[in-house]
Amino acid sequence: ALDGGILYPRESMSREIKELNGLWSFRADFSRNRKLGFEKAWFKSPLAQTGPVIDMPVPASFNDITQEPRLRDFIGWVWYEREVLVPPRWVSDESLRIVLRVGSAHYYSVVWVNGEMVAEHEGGHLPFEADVSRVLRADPTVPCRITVAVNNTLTLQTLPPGTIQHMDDLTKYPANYIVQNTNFDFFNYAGIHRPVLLYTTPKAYIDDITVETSFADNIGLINYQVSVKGSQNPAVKVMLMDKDGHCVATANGSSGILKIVDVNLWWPYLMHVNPGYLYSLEVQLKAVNGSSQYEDFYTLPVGIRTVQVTKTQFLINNKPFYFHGVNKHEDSDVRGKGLDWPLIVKDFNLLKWLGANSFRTSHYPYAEEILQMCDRHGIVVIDECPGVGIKDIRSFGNASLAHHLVVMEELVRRDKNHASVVMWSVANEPASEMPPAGLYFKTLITHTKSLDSSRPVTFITDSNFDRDKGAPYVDVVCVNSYFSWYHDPGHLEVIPIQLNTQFENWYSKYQKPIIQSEYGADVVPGLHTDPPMMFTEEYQKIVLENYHRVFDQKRKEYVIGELIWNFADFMTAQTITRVVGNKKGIFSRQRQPKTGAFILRERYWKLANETG
Ligand code: GCB
Repeated sequence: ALDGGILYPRESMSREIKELNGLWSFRADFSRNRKLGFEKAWFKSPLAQTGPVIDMPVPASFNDITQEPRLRDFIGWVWYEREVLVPPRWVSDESLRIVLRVGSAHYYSVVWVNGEMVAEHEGGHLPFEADVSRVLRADPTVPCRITVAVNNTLTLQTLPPGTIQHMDDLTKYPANYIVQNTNFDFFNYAGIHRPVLLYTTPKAYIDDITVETSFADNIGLINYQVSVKGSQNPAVKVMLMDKDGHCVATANGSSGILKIVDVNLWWPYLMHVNPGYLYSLEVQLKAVNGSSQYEDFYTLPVGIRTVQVTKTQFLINNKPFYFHGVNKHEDSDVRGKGLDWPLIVKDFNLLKWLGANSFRTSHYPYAEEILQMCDRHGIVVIDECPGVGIKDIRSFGNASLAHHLVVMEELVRRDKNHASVVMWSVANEPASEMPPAGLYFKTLITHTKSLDSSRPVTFITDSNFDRDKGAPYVDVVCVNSYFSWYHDPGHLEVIPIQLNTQFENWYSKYQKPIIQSEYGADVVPGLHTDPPMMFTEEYQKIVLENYHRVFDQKRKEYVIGELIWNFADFMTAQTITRVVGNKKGIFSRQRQPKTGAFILRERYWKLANETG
């Protein structure tokens, strides 16, 4: 169990925010052991005093910002720093808490304020924060200096896992040559990827809110729970406002049930004329501690909907839901994995243009800002943790499992209140046929269900149906396959037979609904041949069409979704199978459509009309 909540920072009558995005000072520690920064305590004084610094934008990956290959491929600690003027009011008002929050930094972070360590966090895709009130008040005359050291090294115990290889043969490699190996197919972008900010709350404050929703006939139900910190005798009041600002339900107490008459349910995009309906849950806290009085306000958007899985269907609000969507990445030119609003909005416009109703956050948790967009637009999400590339038997060990459980706790804690999130994915393509995989996935999935009993749990498999040891524990079977690509390359005609067999094997063994969670083919945009050859637009087109014909038979039985690999081209490590990255996008990395995008667009709109 984690200590406390991690509510998304929002301004209110009692809360203020100061964003720290923009230019930070930056230095990568190129010293031999990569530890010079710690040995020389670079956090103790302004970074520019201990060596050269460069400008680094936050949020962004650092890798593609300069022309330096050695920074692009850097392994180890990088140092970020900036000074901020904290509003003097915040510092002088002792009734306030001042919190420093990092949306995410990949992979391991240590944070100092004015030379004092305030936070440490493992994991590259989830937020962390620290109460910095005391440090900031220690000497209000000095400007606040924030230092963040980030290490991108991946080991067998990290998530995702990786290994560091020391290339000691001096006849082949320069001295001290190390290589980061990974078992996943995307570039290990690193740095401060999401917004950094300071925010305030009163000393007695709303620490966490949990909602679970349901409905019966026209009555919507919100089961809410508010946890408060800094007060023994909190008085909590909640008010639910509809979209027009009318109060539709109220309650007193830190937990309870709200009843909403003539409820507007949260519906997926294209399933309803008014998808993504959100109420606002206004939470109000009043607390008295001795002679001090505190008031805190926090507003949580809430969509009311239910999710349920049967042997053959995925039900949202008791109606069959068919996933016609995509797998994505957080990835773009220059920014790498850094949060970028123009890109986010463009991607949502492309999703809607496509008629996509869903995506999977392959292969790690995406920014909260993206999930908020999904809530508002009715885009359904399979929320995946960074459990990708678990291939080495040592990554099934106890230390790895323990960390994996913590990551699921952090993920559920962050994303539990999103209506758009309908299922958790605990891993992508692990070596689930290995002996320890059975107990590993049983433990992991059971734990996830204990954290959130309202959502189904899955992981994504590419194992053989007969040897996979994790599938007994999932609610929905998610299968990736690349017929006529990784298997039988060039042989488009094998797809119908092999895909049919795939579905029948999995269904007859488990009697659980199936999602085709990946399929696709690389296309170098603009490459054409007829008859089709691999890497051309024509080849991707036929792969898609052949898969679709089988989906159309099986979706009448138990196939409940199809997610193309991938929404857009994305960067990978350099290998002989990747031409400047993975080219299985139906859009290029610059978000221009390939032929496949038009095929999917026609199909998804048709599916929306038939199934929605
Ligand atoms: C997969 C992986 C995905 C890869 C994709 C590919 O099975 O899940 O991360 O990018 O195949 O293109 O090889």
